[in-house]
Amino acid sequence: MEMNLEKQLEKLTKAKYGKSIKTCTDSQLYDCVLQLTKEQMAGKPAIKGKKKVYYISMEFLIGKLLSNNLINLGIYEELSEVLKKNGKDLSVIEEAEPEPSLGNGGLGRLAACFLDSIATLGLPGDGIGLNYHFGLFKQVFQDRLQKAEKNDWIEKNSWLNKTDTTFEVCFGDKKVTSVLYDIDVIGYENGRNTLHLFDLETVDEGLVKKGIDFDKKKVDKNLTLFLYPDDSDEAGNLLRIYQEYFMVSNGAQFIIRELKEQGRNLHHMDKYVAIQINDTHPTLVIPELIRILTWDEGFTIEDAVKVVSKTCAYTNHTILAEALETWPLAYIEQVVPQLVPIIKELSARVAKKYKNPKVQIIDAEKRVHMAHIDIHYGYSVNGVAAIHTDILKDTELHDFYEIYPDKFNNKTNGITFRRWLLSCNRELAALLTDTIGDGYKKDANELEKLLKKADDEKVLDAIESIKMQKKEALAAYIKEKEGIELDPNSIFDIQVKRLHEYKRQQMNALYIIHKYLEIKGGKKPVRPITFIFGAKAAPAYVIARDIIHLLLVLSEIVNKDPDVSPYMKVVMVENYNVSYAEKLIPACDVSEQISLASKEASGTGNMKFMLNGAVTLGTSDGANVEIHQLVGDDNIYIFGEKSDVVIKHYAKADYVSKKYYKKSPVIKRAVDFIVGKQAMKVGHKENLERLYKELLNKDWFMTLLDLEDYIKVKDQMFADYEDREKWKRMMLTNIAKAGFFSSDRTIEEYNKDIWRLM
Ligand code: 26Q
Repeated sequence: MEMNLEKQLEKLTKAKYGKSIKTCTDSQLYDCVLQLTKEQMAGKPAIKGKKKVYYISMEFLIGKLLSNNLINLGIYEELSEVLKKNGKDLSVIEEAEPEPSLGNGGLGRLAACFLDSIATLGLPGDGIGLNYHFGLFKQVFQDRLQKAEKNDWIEKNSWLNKTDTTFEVCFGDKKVTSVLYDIDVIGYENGRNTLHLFDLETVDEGLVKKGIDFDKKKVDKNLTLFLYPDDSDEAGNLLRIYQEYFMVSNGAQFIIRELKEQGRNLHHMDKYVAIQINDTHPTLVIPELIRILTWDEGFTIEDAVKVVSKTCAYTNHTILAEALETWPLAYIEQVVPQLVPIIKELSARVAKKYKNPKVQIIDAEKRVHMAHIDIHYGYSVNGVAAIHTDILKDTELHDFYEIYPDKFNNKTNGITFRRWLLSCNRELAALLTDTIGDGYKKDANELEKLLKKADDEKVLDAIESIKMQKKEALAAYIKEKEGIELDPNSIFDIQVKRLHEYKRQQMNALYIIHKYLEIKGGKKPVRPITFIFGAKAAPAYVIARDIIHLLLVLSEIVNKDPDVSPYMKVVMVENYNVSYAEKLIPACDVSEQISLASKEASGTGNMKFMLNGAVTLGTSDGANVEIHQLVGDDNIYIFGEKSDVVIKHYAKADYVSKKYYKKSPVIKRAVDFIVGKQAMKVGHKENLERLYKELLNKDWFMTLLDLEDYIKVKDQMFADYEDREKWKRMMLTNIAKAGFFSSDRTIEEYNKDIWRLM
């Protein structure tokens, strides 16, 4: 018989702190609950099977794990009751958990959602990545500018379990030793898989001085200190190659060791293993596996290439040409000379077969195209939303598609409903269970049962009142964290995601300026609007930081203007991360998904918002297109030019932003405001002028192209918000149709089409 939870916990608090549950501090209790949860997780059976997938990724943006693990173990309610009985609150205790920010954004969060779904479906699948000591930098605002600080998350007790697995990894100039840390991954009411995070044995946190600066030369001490920010300027960084090779060499050694332990014949590796390569960052796993098989396992190069090509599959997450990884061969020569002959051989085989310069691995400038290695020497290439895969096939990777039409496939992204509904919106989950039963927890498509209640006033009102409750909770949190008072009766319009020009936060800013000037001119909105932003900019991405500056300037101007602030507020939250997202998303009315059509591969925030009853204001881009198809014209607000028009503008190089500026007085007035007296008084001349010039003379992501349509459709949306009956039905429809975006569905498709695990 198992001891009951209360006794177990009390035993832990006594042993660790000599205290009862009642007398422990919240952080002491967190520590004990952590241990209790880990023990329960360790007791779950490992998921086993003939074939296993290794999801290899430079990022696993797992976020806090306590709530999710408790939910998946099925003991959230019970533990919550135990704590309540003892005068404690689980949600308060959770605040003591540091957030592991081991990812930049979408790609890393997707990897974390996938691990949850793989285990939930009972599929054998492990993650392989790096144990960064400092996750993505912590963002602080100073003088209305972003400053980056180090972001540590590893405490004495954490989710990490140190193992005794170590490997040697050789670089051109040194040899290092790795240590493996494991994090258990528990499926929802299912067994256990593992996230394997490799660390450097000799890593030295003392190397980090002020901010995020550290000694770049001591690779044997700094290799796993930091996660690199997603930024094309960083792409030339040698240290990044060291990290990538360190990860894949450990991963390859680990996989081969597991195969040998199981007595498998490596010549049939593809029958036991699938390796999913998360964007190009882990691409070197391909030559590394070939190297190990030929050097250590007696394979001919022929055989090694053949079996590795049947084992590795590649996911593309971007169509931004500037973001595709290419490394000078000389860099690879310096960091991992042992891979150079293999890469040259792989390249020569391609060159012999195909003359087209666009499909070569090593180009005329002696740069290595990582994606090209993946496509030639992997068995599957997938995009992450229907429109994205189509663009890859038709344009970006067209020449490859002609060679390998059968390799290309689409896997529209998804999100885990455990975190993005059951955990972050327990109130909505409870209402759904009351209304349609709890089958939706295992089969997300059952959410469609909600459509039958589209005219049920009681259900509609309950959805509305939960939204209000979540808005109140967010307002209280923002008051405490940002010191800004929000009106929960206002419309909460939210754009949270990495800061990038293609995502067009600047277009939202121009709308805000437009609204501000309208209100100044006496045209007041029927209901106040709250504009909320959250975004980190890569520290080297100058224009992105300028856009953050503009948002902070606007926040200051608008919120402090007594004529305007009763009608609108602007908030830029500090250090947007997974934990903040879990508070923002349930409280959202209007979900801003306004990227330039063709540029956002999928987006996953769009799915999280929809699931929580927000209505999307978006372009025909990424997964917005599929959301649109699912909910229909009446339950979404779509604006802007379509991707084919945008792609033509790029092809012809005929977009001239000044034309739009000159033609429209509304656009001109909004853009000019950026360098007007008021903004200059609050902000910095340098940042504002640079941004202004960028918008007028370049505007690479065509902000002004869509601005007028954006204003028109957004105003219509705000007007429709006043038709409460209509709006509530839109909320309901969005929730009901979100089932498709469960990552359980995505993983089922990966398994059926790519991994074939069972
Ligand atoms: C590359 C080289 C050097 C340093 C950093 C990087 C780097 C790191 C992270 C490049 C890109 C990333 C992250 C990309 C990313 O998050 N892409 C997003 O992936 C999501 C999941 O598929 C999609 O939903 C988004 O549309 C896509 O932007």
